[in-house]
Amino acid sequence: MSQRTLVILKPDAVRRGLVGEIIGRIERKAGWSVTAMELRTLDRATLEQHYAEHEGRPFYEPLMEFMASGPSVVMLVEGERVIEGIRALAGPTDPIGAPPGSVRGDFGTIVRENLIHASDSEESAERERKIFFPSFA
Ligand code: RTP
Ligand code: MG
Repeated sequence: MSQRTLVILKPDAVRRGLVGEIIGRIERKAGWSVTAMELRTLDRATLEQHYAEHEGRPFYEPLMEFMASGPSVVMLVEGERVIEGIRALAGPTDPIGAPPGSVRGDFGTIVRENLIHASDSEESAERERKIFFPSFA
């Protein structure tokens, strides 16, 4: 089942020079491909839409500040079961509990600065695609 998902390599991944490493892991998965990609500093309005589900939570404001702190790489990735697949490749939200071999498990220590976002369902993928790549219908 081919799917499309929205991936963000967060500002910590860009600052630490891990973009090539993470994209390499995505590209090496059989049949997956990056179909749109841009280096972009995310503004407040975009982040409010993207993280609307977290508004009011204690981590919301620090998360917004972090996500606007420098350029991110935003991408659309297509391929077989890519929604579940990139969530697995990323690992669980808290990098300390994430298994070695996952992006967060290999490179992260801080919950907020966990390197990568990937859509968590088909509905989220479509919602997020409209926010970041409205012209890629
Ligand atoms: P994402 O949405 O970024 O793909 O990550 P996720 O589903 O694994 O995690 P989610 O619960 O949706 O949280 C979104 C992002 O907020 C930051 N966060 N900080 N307690 C905290 O300080 C905390 N909890 C979450 C992380 O950057 C997380 O990825
Ligand atoms: Mg999430």
